[in-house]
Amino acid sequence: MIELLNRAVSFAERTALVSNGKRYTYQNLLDASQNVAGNLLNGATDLNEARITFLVPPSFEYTAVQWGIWAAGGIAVPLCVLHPLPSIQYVVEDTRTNVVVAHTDFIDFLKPLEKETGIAIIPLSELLKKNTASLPDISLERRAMILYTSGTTSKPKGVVTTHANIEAQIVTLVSAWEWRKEDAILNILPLHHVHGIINVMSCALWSGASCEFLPKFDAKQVWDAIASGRLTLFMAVPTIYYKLISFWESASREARERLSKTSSELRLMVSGSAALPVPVLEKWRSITGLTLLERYGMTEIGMGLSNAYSGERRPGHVGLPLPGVKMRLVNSDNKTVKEGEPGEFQIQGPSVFQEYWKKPEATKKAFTDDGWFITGDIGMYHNGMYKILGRDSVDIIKSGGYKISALEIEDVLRKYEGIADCAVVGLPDEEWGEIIGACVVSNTKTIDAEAVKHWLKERLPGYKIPRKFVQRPSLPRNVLGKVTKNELKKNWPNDN
Ligand code: MLC
Ligand code: AMP
Repeated sequence: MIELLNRAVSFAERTALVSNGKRYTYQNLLDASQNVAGNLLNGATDLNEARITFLVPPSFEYTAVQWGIWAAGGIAVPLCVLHPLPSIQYVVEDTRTNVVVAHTDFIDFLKPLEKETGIAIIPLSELLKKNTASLPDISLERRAMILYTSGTTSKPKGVVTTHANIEAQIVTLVSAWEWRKEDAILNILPLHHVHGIINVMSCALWSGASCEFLPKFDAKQVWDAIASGRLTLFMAVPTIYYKLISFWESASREARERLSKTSSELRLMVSGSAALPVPVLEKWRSITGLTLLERYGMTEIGMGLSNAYSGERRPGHVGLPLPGVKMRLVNSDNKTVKEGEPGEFQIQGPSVFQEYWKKPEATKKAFTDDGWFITGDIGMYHNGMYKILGRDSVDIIKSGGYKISALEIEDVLRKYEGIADCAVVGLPDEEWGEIIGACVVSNTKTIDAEAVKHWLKERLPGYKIPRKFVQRPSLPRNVLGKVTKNELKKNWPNDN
């Protein structure tokens, strides 16, 4: 039996999840995932790594489907509830799945996909019907999950992790941050990325703790949950802390005092997925009395570096390798750099993913000949701690904690009538980390930014839509004809 599920047996009567105002025990979760597994198997003995995509909002049912897929021997592929149909279709086709498990709210939305691709939509309710079929034994080396992440190619790549990888990603955090069964956490993050899936939900369930879902981030509801005193932990991206600070600042004096007092009682608050600006850390400390623990991670590796749970949390730094993680910083000749010199992070360890789905060339390129994963992140080791300095590619944007490929947006924008050429960049922004800017060139007309945004909404998820537009007669290029994006960023008009 998969260890996460095996451990759940010993927590049977404890609360595992709080979802849509209802409490569910570990036994409820085990029972529901047994039903999902049995119904997915539908008479077969093992799904044998069939990819099962599922479009289910963060909820008890989401977790039951994920566990059910695992228990039946399938690969879980969570789809994003915020994605428009073309983004869903891309994942469905790339994984070569023939089923999508859909929550009732999404069945009509998916109908055109069923028509076009012949894929079967399985209503969630069908999978939850009682089924006591016996389930296969799943070895740790088998593939368990595919998460889609953007990179330096236009289209997102499927990051494949095995059960062993997932277990390692969980265990290292449970140990470093001292998760315990008395813990209670609120999940406000999307469940198609590691931050929500592993750091929040799976660590809680591994530990016998409880995880409460808020289907979508809402500053007031998060503060209410914190003020209720029922949480011990909270984890989020820097943009969320920024938004929580804005909410606190706009509250009355009495409300501010109450929120500050109750938040100081949490045992740990963590920030990650993007650089935590030092002013945000400091403001949060002044509001709550807590120093945010900043850590560094990536879809391909789970978490790699972390500030200390007990010990120093240095602002602007990401700490040291987590248990089981080997990290090095190298120069362009792949030689380890000295303390104080910038280098690229490379990582080894049991949490590192197995492969990019059906992309052997990309997988090969992602590792050095001696087996280190090349992260693309630049950092430095100084005075006993690591610091992130940036990325090696200007084409990767981090906005609101989401990783976004500039090339993917450019490819879509070029299909807009009247746009002859374009360049997409990440512009520094206090709230979002980076905000997406698009520079467009048209030989025929003035491009209406609002009309472009509206058109993009049907083709890209909201967080990939540029917020700033400029139109130029041509794009700045170097002698080799490559667009000089750093120059474009530097010269971006201040009033835009
Ligand atoms: C939304 N808006 C943006 C935006 N996203 N504006 C600029 N840039 C963006 N990226 C705008 C919308 O258009 C809208 O404006 C308003 O903000 C509210 O939109 P929303 O969709 O309701 O946003 P909100 O729910 O507030 O989303 C913010 C967020 C979300 C921070 C909660 O972005 C989020 O969940 N981020 C987390 C992503 C994540 O989990 N990353 C982890 C990846 S794993 P208007 O004008 O239309 O109202 C990873 C590894 C690791 O990175 O280390 O963890
Ligand atoms: P993703 O591909 O969505 O998993 O995003 C991973 C990327 O997020 C990493 O490669 C980093 O660039 C970035 N990231 C994660 N945590 C941090 C952090 N604490 N500081 C700076 N960047 C981070």
